[in-house]
Amino acid sequence: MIKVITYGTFDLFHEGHYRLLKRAKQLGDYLIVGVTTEEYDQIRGKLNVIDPLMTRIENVRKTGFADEIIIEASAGQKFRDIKKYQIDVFTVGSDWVGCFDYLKDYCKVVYLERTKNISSTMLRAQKTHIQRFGILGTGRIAQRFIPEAKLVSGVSTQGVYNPHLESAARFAKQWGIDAYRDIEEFYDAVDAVYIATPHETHYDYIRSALAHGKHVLCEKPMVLRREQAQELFAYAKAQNRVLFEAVKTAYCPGFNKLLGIACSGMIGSVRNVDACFTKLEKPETREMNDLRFGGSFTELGSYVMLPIFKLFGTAYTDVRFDTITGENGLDLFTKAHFCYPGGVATAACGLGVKSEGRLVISGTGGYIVVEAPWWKTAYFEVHYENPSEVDKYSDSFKGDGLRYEISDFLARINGSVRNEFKLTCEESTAMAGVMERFLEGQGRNL
Ligand code: C2G
Repeated sequence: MIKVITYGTFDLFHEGHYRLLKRAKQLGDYLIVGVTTEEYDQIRGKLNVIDPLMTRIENVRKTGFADEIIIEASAGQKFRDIKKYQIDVFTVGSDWVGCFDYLKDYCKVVYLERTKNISSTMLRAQKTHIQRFGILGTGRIAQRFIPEAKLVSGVSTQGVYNPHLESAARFAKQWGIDAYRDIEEFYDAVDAVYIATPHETHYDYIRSALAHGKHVLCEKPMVLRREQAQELFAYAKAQNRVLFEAVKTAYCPGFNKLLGIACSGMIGSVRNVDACFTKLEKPETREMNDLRFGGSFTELGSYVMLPIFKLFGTAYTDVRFDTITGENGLDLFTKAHFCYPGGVATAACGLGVKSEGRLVISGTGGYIVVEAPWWKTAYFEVHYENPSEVDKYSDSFKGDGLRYEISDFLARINGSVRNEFKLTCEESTAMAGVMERFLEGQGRNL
C-alpha cells in the first residue's frame, strides 16, 4: 500500500484545494491530510486565516479524498509524521517548489502544479471572499509579492501584466500564474491590482485600474506630486475602491508597537526624530540612472518620512534638503530637514553613501532607538536619563514583510477594517508633496 501525505491550511476551501487533494489521493492508496492549527499558522506568519480549524477539517473531510486527517501543530512535524506513518509520498502544491526537498531522504517528494485560475463562478457558488490579485510589473519587488501574498488567506494571485509579453511570460511561468499583454483582459481576470512598475508610471496605472473598478495597492512612492495624490484618493473614493500606498513599514506589527510606545508618554513629548536608510545600489540599476525619477530620495524617501509624519503629523512649517549628487546629477545621499512648531526631524537616505541606518525618537523623558533594518522593525529599545535603565521590545517581522500591507489592504477591501490609521491618505499625499518639492529643487522636470 502506497501512503501519501499532504498538508495545508485549507482556509476558505476552494477549487485549488479540491484539485490538490484529488491528485494527492491519486498518487497512492491511502491519503493522510494534515490541517494546520491557528497557532502554527501564526508562528509561520500566515495571516488572516478565517475559518476555524473544525470547519477547515470538515471541508477536507467532505471531499472524500482523505483516508485520515491529522493536525499539523508545529514546525518539524512533517519529518516526524513521515516516520510515524511510514509515508511513501509527500506532496504539496507547486507554489512550494524546493521548500520540502529536505524530505527527499525519507520519502518521495512530489510538487503538484497549483491551480492557476480559481474561477469566479466557483467562488461565487462557494460564497467565499477570495480576492483575485493581479500584478502590474515584473521587477524585483514584484518577485517578492507572490510568496508573501500566498501567506495571506483570502488572496489568490491570478496573473501578471507587462506590455513586454516576454517578461510577463517569464514571470508567470516562474510563479505558475497567467501572463497578460492585453490590459483589458488582465483587468477582467482580477479584483485588485498590485502596482510594481517604475515610479513615473504609477499615476496612469492607478487611474486606469480605478476606472476599471479595481482596488489598488501601489508601491512607494505612489506618485511624485501632491496634486496627483489628492486627485487619485478622491477618485478612489468616488469609485468606492481602496487605494493603498505600499510602504511596508507602516503596516508591520513592530513599527506599530513602536509608535504606540512613542505616543504613550513613556519618553515624554517627542521633540526630535532622526531616520536614516541607506542601501548601496549597483551603478547600472534604474535607480542610479533614471535622470528624472531615480536617485536616493525618490527611492527611499517614503521610508524615512514615515516615522516623522506618524509622530509629528503632516503640517510641518518648513522642509529643506541637503544633497550629495553623483556625476550624472542624481542624488547619492539626501537629508531632508523638517521643522514643526514643537520639534525637528531629519530624513536621510542614500544609494551611494553608506551610513548607520537607524531610527532615533527623542523625547523630553527618554529616547527610542531602532537599529537597521528599523524599516523591518523587530526589536527596539527605550532609554532614559539613567543609562542602565533600558526597556527592550520585540515583535515578529516575517519574510519580506509585504504580507502585512497585503493583509491590511485585504481587510479594507472586505470591509472588516474601515479606517486607514496605519498610513492615511493625508500622509501619503504629504509624502508626494515632499517628493515634488525635492524634485523641483533639483531642477528635475516633472
Ligand atoms: N493549492 C493549489 N492551488 C491553489 C491554492 C493552493 O494547488 N490555487 C495547494 C497548496 O499548494 C497546498 C494546498 O493547496 O498544497 C493547501 O494550500 P493552503 O491551504 O494555502 O496551505 P499552505 O499554506 O500551502 O500549507 O504545512 C502547511 C503546508 O506546508 C502548506
